[in-house]
Amino acid sequence: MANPLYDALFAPHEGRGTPFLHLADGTIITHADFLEQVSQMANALSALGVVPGDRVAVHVEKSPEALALYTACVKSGAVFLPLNTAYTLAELSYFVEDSGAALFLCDPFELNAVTDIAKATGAILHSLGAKGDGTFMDLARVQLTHSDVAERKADDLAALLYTSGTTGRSKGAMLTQANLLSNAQALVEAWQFTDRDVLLHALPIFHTHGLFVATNTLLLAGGSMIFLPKFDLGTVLRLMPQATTMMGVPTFYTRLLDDARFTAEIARHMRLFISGSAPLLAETHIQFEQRTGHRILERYGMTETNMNTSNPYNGERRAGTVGFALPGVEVKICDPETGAMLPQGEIGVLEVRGPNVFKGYWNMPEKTREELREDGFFITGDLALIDADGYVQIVGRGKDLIISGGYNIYPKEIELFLDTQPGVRESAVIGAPHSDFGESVVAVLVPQAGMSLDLDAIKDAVRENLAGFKRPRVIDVMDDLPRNTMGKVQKNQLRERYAGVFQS
Ligand code: MCA
Ligand code: AMP
Repeated sequence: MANPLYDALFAPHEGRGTPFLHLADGTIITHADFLEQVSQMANALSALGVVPGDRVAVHVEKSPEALALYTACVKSGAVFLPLNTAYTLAELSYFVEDSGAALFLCDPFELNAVTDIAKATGAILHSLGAKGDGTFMDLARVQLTHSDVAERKADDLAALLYTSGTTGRSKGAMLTQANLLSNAQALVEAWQFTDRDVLLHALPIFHTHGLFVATNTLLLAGGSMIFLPKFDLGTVLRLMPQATTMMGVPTFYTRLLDDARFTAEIARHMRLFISGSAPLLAETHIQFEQRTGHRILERYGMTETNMNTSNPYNGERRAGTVGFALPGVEVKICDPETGAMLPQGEIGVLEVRGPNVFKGYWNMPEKTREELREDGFFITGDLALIDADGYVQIVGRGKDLIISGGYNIYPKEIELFLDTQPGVRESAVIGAPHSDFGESVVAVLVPQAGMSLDLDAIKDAVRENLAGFKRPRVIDVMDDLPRNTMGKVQKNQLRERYAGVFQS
């Protein structure tokens, strides 16, 4: 029976006593131990009636067990649907409902709170805790340590990852086995990963970066990971001398540089630092090289496409660029209006085609048609150019998007929420430069005529309904929003006005 992703990433490690995960307390989990737990979990999924193609929605803390659950889904043919741990209950219900998840796994502490969501959607509810606790783990522990590998075709779904949209409604990106496998293969080749690599893993595992880019690549190469619950500067500094590589968002790199303990000596054993998910400032690139002698390798990707381009492993890693198309991937720059390919050097919308490009949006055929062309090119919404040497530069975004510490925030979603607050006539949400997060959120509220706004009540409502990283750090009140003659809100004017609001 074939299951391309399991067969390539996991099956080769069955029974191997080689280290896979190094935990912060010194514990080592071998490939064999990990995969035995995976089998128990796969058997637990079957015991719960989960069949190939069923979605498994997962809102749990990062842990080896959470990673084993991803693997168990691959092995049993279920579609893994990871959810940001910062999501509030109000946000969670949409994903569980929209995906039609058969099983919803939450953290033990929120089991009672999410019961209504599970009931309303018909999902079976279980819990999985960061310490290997929870009802699902109780069930898994009594299962056999062998399980069958479900048959899957290359085009079958392996994961459903939700990405917010400019219309405010999140879209589920359908990622196939072939999408994930082809990208892992391209990255092992491009970044020269081998079984000698030890990756310092401090990213969350509910997004493409920490889950697929980091984990799948290391699994395919046969290396191991120092697997940390989150990016804690002290722990990262302590363990870096044992690693060979790190993947991070730009905030990881600026935080390291802000700490005098981060020296060339600590980074001596490293062969590669990779950055992505948000633009890395050229200044960070330069300072990093001055401090450590390493040139950070910047790459560019999206939830819908996995990784598209990368600076070269050998050759010049050019600051302010995201390098060249990965093996097997095509990129082109197109006119935003006509879709026609633009001459080299001109700025347009970046389009991408390749085995990495997703299958479409879950239950949204129209959205899929708008963004995924019939010839297979996906319209990223990122504005880019290709320079004379072929390096891709992301110069802006055609989509209204804020990236804060590597998390995408769609202003529309926050505006729609703010507009429902008592006394608010309308709102505008923008990103302003932030020294730690790259960008952070500013909201401008316009009161209804004659009303005054209760900002404390609005902040409380925001806290209850929106994940912490989406919360506006500044909320301001204006009589009117700046508009052009067509009546369109001039966000550029607002961005200029608030450009210094987070600069100390
Ligand atoms: C946490 N907080 C944030 C963020 N993270 N606020 C704004 N932006 C953020 N990114 C807030 C919390 O709500 C909380 O607020 C306070 O900061 C402390 O929370 P804590 O979790 O302790 O924060 P932290 O440890 O300092 O986290 C910052 C971080 C983290 C390490 C940068 O956000 C992170 O790991 N980011 C990586 C995101 C990522 O993996 N992106 C990849 C997406 P309060 O105190 O008010 O409650 S995949 C992708 O984009 C594509 C495919 C790609 O190309 O990779
Ligand atoms: P996501 O929706 O989380 O998949 O985020 C994808 C978006 O992150 C892309 O469309 C880009 O706007 C942005 N992005 C990812 N990597 C980079 C990078 N290296 N430089 C600039 N933007 C990036």
